[in-house]
Amino acid sequence: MNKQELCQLCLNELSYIEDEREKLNVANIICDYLEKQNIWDRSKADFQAINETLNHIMAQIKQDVPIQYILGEAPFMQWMFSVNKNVLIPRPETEELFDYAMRSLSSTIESLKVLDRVPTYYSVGHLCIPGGDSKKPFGKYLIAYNKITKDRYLPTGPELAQSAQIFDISGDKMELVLDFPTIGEPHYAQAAPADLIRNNGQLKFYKIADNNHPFVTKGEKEAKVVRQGNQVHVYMTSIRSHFAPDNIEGVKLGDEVYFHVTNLEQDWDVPHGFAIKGADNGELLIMPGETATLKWKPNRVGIFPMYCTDFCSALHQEMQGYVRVSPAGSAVPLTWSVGTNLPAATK
Ligand SMILES: [Cu+2]
Repeated sequence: MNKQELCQLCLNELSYIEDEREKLNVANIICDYLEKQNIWDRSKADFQAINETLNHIMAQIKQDVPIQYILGEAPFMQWMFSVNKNVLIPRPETEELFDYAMRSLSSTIESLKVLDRVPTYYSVGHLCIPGGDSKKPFGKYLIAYNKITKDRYLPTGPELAQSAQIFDISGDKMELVLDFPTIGEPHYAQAAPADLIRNNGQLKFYKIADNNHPFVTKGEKEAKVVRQGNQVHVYMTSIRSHFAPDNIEGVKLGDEVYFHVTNLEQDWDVPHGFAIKGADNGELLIMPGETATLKWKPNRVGIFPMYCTDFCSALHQEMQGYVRVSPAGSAVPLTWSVGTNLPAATK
């Protein structure tokens, strides 16, 4: 058996593939593979082994296993890639499949008609149908992301806005419903109805009455500062636009301070932030009705500002307070207050 005969044998085995080009492709891939195993060296040729290999390959092909998975490799550009069912076959195969699908669909495609055309801001780079990457696209709108369209909006800088357009495509005529700027060169993007995101748990809102956090403070009157050995627990509330307490004395160098901040807001879009100068961890972002804790270990004696880090109202900048850190072993009592810079003990 020579290569030509083997190819013919493959073609016969593949006779059920109607598409001639596809059939030839597969036969060639198999022959190339067998050739690489040096089977044409007649002194080494083990025809029974060749036949067994071929039968094994054909059996899998008939079960629709992609030829690349069977052979364990696929060419891409000038390289050979190892592939298996956990690894995507590189693009040439994808393009072939696409080509194959297009050819098999050609009769359908010929029957398709262009119903409408609309001008866009000249240079469409990407199109998006909301949900277009999913099994069930929302077919009502189409978004045109127009490339190199920096001249569409005023060049105010620093970055120039480019153009995007939303069309209603629910009828036979397309209708422009929104012409809007995008920041950055428009690339492919996906869109979905807001409810998909709004109702999937991303909205963090907690009823204060249902907050059972062990360090919750359900109102300013419950705010307090408690010492347990060298740990200081601050039961703190935040509401537009102040913390309670916002003035704390009696923390000593060597203490570990835990700010348990409860956001008392019950408007769903008013989170508050919390940070204290010198903390070496992240700030807090506390959702309405939520309690979160920030640990802070002061590293020097002095007065440290703490503040809201999320713009919450017109008086956001006022939303701050101070903690005095006294020397280790000092006798300063633990006191706290709200809205005054005088320690509660001196009032
Ligand atoms: Cu704020």
